[in-house]
Amino acid sequence: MSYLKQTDGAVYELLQKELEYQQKTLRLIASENYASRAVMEATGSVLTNKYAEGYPKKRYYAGNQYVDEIEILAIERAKKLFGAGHANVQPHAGASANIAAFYAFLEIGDKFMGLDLANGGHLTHGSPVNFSGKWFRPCAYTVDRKTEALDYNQIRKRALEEKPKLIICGYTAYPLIIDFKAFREICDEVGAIMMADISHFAGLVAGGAYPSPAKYADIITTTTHKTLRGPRGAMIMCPEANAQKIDKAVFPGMQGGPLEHCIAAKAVCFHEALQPEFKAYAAQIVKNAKVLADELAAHGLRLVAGKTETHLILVDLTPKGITGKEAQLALEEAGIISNRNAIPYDPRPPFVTSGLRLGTPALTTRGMKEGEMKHIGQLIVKVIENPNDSELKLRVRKETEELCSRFPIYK
Ligand code: DSN
Repeated sequence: MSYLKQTDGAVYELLQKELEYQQKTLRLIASENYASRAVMEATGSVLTNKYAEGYPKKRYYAGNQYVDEIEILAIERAKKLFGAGHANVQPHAGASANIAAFYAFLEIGDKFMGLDLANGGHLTHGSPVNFSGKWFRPCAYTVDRKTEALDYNQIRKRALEEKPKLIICGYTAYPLIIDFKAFREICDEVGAIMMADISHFAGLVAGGAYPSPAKYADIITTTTHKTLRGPRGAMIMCPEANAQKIDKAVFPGMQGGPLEHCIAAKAVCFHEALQPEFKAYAAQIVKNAKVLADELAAHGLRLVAGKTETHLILVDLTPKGITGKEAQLALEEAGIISNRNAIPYDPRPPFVTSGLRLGTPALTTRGMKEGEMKHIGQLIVKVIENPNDSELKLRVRKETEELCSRFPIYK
């Protein structure tokens, strides 16, 4: 970043500090990852200079021959990676992708079903403070109170009662594998459109560590920067029959000029995810999460749904007498970066919460394996059990820094 250093020392210095901070801390935010240098180079490329409203070969501006080639490459790679009939790689973010999907298939005021936010759903799946809850009529389903797992009979019953036009599956804080076939059957029975938001576990699907919804869903939305390890951004996939609806909804429906520098980086990310090493990476994410979950449970932490089958763990802190907010802060002070999260039927408000969400995609990218996960699990427990012990947090911070120094984020 020699040019940036010369031109804008203030931004340069802050970016250096952020790099050092990312290097020295343990990232356990389930939705974060470290993009490769290649992905970052494409993101920072000359394509930031270009307007390209429209789609390849049908643009509203001139001078897009290379832009077209790049977008086509991204589309073809996405289709190959996920076995999709069609891919639109233009959505700027996960929320924009979900807005576009709604725009394509719903009218304002239509009823749809998504998992309740406090049960692991996303803001855009019907939260009352979000467009999805304000402009449409959400009827949420929940996880089973006892097992904290999806109960497909209950979901079916609710769908038959409510008759939603669209049903969303795919969540931000659900540690178990989703039965996409069961959702397809429910959707067929009630005549609903099936939308899978695979943002969190797209990388696991791409790497074969999680079942694919591709042969069941009418629409698949995903971000590209979580387990998929690409640039910040999103895409929508669907069977060929829905291609036109989706494309029209993204542009001109919801967006203007696509971010072609991000699309180039998405193409790089899909290329990386098509390599055999990515399969090993996806499998290791899940292995790591399981070991971390077992270690936490062995030290008396209660896991929501009792276990993990994915990249994320949801911990109920209630038995330890600490809130999610307190745990997040204490861990941050110890160099362990996580996020507080509601647990199903959480009595505490979303800004406080009773839970903590932990994920392994970023640590796995650093090359950490089962041994490190056990060690990290022990560090987390120490801090959660002694959130006000400053000396202990300092000691843990030193240990996390030492551990991090053995696994550089960028070599
Ligand atoms: N913010 C993302 C997450 O952390 O799950 C979802 O949008």
